[in-house]
Amino acid sequence: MSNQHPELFHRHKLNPILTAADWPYPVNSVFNPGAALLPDGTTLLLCRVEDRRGHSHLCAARSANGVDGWKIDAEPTLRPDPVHFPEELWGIEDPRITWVPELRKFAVVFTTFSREGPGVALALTEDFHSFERFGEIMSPDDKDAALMPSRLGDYWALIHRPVNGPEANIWISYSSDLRHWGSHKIMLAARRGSWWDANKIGLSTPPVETARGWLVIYHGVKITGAGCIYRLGLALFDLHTPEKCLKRGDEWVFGPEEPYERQGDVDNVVFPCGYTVNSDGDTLNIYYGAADSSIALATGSIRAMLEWLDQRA
Ligand code: BMA
Repeated sequence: MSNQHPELFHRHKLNPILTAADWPYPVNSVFNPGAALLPDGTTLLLCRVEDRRGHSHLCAARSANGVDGWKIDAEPTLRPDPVHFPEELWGIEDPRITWVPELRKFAVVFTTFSREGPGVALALTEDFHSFERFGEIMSPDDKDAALMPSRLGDYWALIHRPVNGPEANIWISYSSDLRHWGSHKIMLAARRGSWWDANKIGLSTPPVETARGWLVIYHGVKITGAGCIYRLGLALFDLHTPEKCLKRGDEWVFGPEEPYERQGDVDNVVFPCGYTVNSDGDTLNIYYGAADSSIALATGSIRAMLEWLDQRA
């Protein structure tokens, strides 16, 4: 491995794999998808779709190989419902999906958007056709949240990103019933100054369980004179006490380089919300929004990411 710039994420040659032009109804943009592997091996992406008012909803796309041949729901799969959930007035965004074996359901955690700002909502589903909505579980300003797949002791754990003035750090909170959350703890803090992950960070995909701990891909937002740059970094957390950070890389591992990542509705953004793991147990397929305009795929090896953390953190 070169000391210079080891490539941990490999872009798919068919990128971007999904764009607004693929949609069965008129939309502005498709990006920031959550991902799940269904029991029959189908890859499901729950895509954030921005309509031509600027409001987002979620729409499922299914593919046998996770790369092409997508079958996209003819209508929005999960729409904002501001009558019952006023926090969804201006849309729902950026879903993270976790398979929860105890419930035999997928937990979809997404961002709500309204006058109050962004918040975090939860819905459970078995099939991505019908959803049991729990409503808002974290009040504004909060986003970039995912449920951990199983209880730690008696408690469910939610990773999320509240905003505190100029700071936005990654937190973890606990609940016995998925509705009432407490024992809030900081999990990873943004750095300061000129760092790539200064001031504002957030969880990207749900954490990846490994024998060595929870591998977390997170985004950092660097504010420059020309705008923000969204890049990705790696950290490892204790399996039993996930607020305990074991390793954190100093350098970003993936950032906007290709034209579809550099230019779009929001320039210079790579923003993954989901992954699937291949049957080898090692290859991650990371689905990410590119420049808030399209959906792209990068693959990486869990083992290589852990080795990188061993060498660099
Ligand atoms: C973040 C999120 C993402 C978006 C990104 C870049 O704050 O809201 O949905 O992709 O900004 O615009």
